[in-house]
Amino acid sequence: MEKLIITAAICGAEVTKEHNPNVPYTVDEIAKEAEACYKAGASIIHLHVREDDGTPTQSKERFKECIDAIKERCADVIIQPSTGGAVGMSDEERLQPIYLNPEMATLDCGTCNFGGDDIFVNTENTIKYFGEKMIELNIKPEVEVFDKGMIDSAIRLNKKGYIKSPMHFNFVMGVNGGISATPFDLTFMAHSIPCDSTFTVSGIGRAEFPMAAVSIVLGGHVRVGFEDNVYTSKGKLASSNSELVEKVVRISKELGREIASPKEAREILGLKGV
Ligand code: KMH
Ligand code: ZN
Repeated sequence: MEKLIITAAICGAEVTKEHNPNVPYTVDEIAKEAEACYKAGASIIHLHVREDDGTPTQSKERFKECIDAIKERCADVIIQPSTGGAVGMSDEERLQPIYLNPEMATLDCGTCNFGGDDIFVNTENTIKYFGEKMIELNIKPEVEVFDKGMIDSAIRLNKKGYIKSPMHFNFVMGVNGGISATPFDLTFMAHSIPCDSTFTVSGIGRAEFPMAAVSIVLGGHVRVGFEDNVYTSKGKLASSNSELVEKVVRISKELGREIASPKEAREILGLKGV
């Protein structure tokens, strides 16, 4: 089986220091968390950025500051900016980090209820526009799907030329409004993607580690981090994102699967390697 690619989603756009005081906001906090995750075994940092007070932003300048600070600490880690941003942001705002020429970026492939009145909007035209931009800039999309129908949309857009093959998916499982996080659902998702695709799994909240374990066994990859979950175990807040990465490393090694370095992750995903 291929080595395991671990992605660390270190701060997201919605989680706050009220949820866990260790959620990073400042450039320095973000860079330190990224480095600790890299040292623990993460080869990809899924990156959102914040103002110093925690307000989510898609500012190209702020992304550049954070990416530079991360690269100073761990030059070879793969940085994957979010183009999802935060609920309610415009398409142009969300696209800002792709103009920094990253190797990867997320491409959200459908609209999803996010609880309460929040809707994460991704119309077909938005997805096509983002997909075309990523092809133009030679950025590998991580196709984010919150439900099975979004896989089908991605496959349709792949056939029409808006997303290149082989596709790399992230199954986000357990969001209110998206697919639930059970082994059955994950197996169903994994069997619904084209044969040449790869996938990672983001289990939300208490589903983080159970979904990680199933993905490790299925040959998929794993994403963990405060964006998805702030606990290392029931009721115990994580002291750092790296604790979550360390736990996945332990589970994976126990199950006989080695951890991919950034170089190996680039080979598995076919990245341009900037
Ligand atoms: N914060 C969510 C609205 C992504 O990074 O592409 C969107 C999100 C997905 O986190
Ligand atoms: Zn994200």
